[in-house]
Amino acid sequence: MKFQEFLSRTSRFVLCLTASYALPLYAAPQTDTASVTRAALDPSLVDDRGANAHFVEQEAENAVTDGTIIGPARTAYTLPAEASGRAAVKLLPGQYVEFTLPKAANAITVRYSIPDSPTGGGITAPLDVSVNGRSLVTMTLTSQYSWLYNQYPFSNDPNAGLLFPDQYITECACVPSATTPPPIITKPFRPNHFYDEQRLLLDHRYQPGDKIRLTAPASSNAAWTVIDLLDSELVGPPQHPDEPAVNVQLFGADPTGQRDSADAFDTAIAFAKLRHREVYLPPGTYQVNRHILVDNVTIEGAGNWYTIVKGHQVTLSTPLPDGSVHTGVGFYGKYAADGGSSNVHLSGFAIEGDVRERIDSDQVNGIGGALSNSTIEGLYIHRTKVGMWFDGPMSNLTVHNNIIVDQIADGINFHTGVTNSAVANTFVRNTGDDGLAMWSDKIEDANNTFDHNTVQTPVLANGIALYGGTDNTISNNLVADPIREGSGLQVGSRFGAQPFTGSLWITNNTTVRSGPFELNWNIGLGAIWIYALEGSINADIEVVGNSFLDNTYNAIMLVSDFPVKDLYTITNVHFKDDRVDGTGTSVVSARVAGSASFENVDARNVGAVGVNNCGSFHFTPAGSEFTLIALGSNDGGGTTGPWLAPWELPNTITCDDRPPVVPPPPPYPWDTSL
Ligand SMILES: [Ca+2]
Repeated sequence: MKFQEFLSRTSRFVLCLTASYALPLYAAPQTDTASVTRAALDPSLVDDRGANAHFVEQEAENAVTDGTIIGPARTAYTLPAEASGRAAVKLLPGQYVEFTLPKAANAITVRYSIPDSPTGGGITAPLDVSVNGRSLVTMTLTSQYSWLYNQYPFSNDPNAGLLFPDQYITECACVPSATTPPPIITKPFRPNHFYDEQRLLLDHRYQPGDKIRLTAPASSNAAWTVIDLLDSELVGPPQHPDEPAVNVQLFGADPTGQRDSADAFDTAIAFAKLRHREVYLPPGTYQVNRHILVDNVTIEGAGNWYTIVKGHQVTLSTPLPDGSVHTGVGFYGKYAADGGSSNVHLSGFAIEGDVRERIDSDQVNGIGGALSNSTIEGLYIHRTKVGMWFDGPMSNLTVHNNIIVDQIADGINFHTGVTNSAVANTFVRNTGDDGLAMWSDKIEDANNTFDHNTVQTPVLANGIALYGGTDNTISNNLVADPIREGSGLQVGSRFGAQPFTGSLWITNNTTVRSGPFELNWNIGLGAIWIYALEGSINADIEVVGNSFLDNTYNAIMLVSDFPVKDLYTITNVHFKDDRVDGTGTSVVSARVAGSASFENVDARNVGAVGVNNCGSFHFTPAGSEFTLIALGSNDGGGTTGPWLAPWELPNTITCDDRPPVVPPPPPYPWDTSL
């Protein structure tokens, strides 16, 4: 729902089509030593930012291989762009990539891509795993959950014609059905969502220095196998509840996954509530093909590597009152209209969904409904539509220590009146929409915090997005590799959201390889993107202590949309103690009327003029309609001199839609003496 409007929107900022954009090679040298990164960066560059995950990440492009490194490149709809670090390794049948374990491990996660079937729907293909030259197991990779095409909300058919020929598309800068002769559309049109990941418990604990080799067998049916990265970790033994608990197996739940266990879950939950005990899900795979309704109950698994709740997507004979035409595995609180749920505590299990298409009216999310006074901890949520989509009003929810990967839409969304709630230490990768979002639809989200989370490679939209709200905080997060129609951090008056009021704190976050190319506008975004589309933004916005690293275009963008440029302004935004290391173009791009203040915002390796100031495009002798308030100690710059030079102040017009892009060097430690 959210992007339909955006995709159909044309921008008159843009006068012409430009070629796609790729960065030149900055690949790390191949090495046979352990090479641990976080979001493809040296971990020292992101110290104390992001989720403190149990695993260590190693990029395939830094490992030993006889395959071919693809990328780095950032052009949407390409395999490198959606890879972590914008690079991966492509294996032909018979080729391998080998990782040297940096720490003891008994479990791995492989992020990969294999081709789709010619008519869509995916294939499966083998991947041999060996350790120290000894063959261990053959994984079965799949592309059934990857490969989407075409216009929003996408298709699984690579051969489909335009889903909406009456909508503007940037590829022809035209409305195809209103264009004579009609433009020729390349098929498959807009392929995306290429990657998937799988976890594997190894047969025993391996030591640092042991070599994990992933080989595409010579006989593989997949023409190629792309490996993006390997995560490895030491998984502890299965967990048992601290107190006597109600075991779902005693109520008929089948840990082999053969029989449907949904009714057994319901019976166990009812019994546990009667006895005031918690529900225990012992190790096993439980088949659940619908929602499990939860209210005033604690459900604990043995750990998300051991307890897996897995379901098929089910087509409903008649739509549900909530609009769903499908259902699937998920744990749902009661909807707010039905009173909502409270005192729900979910921990220590995986939810494996079966969602392969985007239908916005479907409730096929891992967690849903309204959950007040509740906690969600230690879940692994995979292949659902949205990992956790909350529909408030609701209050006092804590979400922490979770992993949410391979989603069709958002990772987590606080939708409609979610208050006094938090998402912390949660790892999100490969979402098909915003990684983490607060959407103040109809009712404000207020007093919430997203803290110490990692969000990587949202293939559409933003790493972290706020649409309206009051007194919310985005802090200590690590956001990497947004690809299209979004950026690292977005503050937007969009999607019918309530206005921003009170204060918004954006503190101590790190973004990397953000500020991508905006396909519809044909200009570069900023790593933080403040967007006044449906109303002015004048709440107190404090952007303090952030690091914006290796920005593809700008670090900071404040923008309206051309049709509303004389209606809405952005004011009261305060940047302080921020660091900008590397911009393809400017530090600040201002395309709106209003103002912002800057204090101790330091920059280096800036690719274009420090401030690209267009204001609201009237270009009068009075200067730009956007004013920069310099409060001192804004240092550093690039080839064009200091980024915030006196001549740019307070509102010199420097408007340039498409300055040449100067790819910056990789980020490196900041000289604190600057
Ligand atoms: Ca990679």
